[in-house]
Amino acid sequence: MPFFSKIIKPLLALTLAAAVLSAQGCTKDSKPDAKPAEPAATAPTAAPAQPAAKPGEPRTIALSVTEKGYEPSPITLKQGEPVKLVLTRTTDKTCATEIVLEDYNINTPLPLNQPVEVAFTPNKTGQLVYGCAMGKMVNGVFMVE
Ligand SMILES: [Cu+2]
Repeated sequence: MPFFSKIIKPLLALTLAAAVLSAQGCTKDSKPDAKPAEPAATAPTAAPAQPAAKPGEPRTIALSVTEKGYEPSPITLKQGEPVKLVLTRTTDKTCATEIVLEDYNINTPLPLNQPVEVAFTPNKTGQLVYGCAMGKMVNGVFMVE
């Protein structure tokens, strides 16, 4: 029916515009997160601004890259427990301008003074050495148990 589509199409456009506007509004005014932490499976009506939620929050670990290298180190991790590293390189006097962890396909640049998130889940126990791109001359250690 052409009559309906003439009305409905503009309505849809308005609705979409409103949704986009309100989504932007959400990111700006940092109102307290009222949402219950739900183990989001595939939520069909996920907010477009947010990446897919994970089942359970990963453990967040802050790491610095200083003149001494990656700090702190060693760090104990648990096999199967997702972790989110937040790495901040705070010096230019290092060649560790990235983090390399081949076993988990990680090779991530670390710009100066910018926190960079790297997520992975250790899937085997033992010592896990990460480091700079030059054969891990500068390195750090995860102990996975
Ligand atoms: Cu190096």
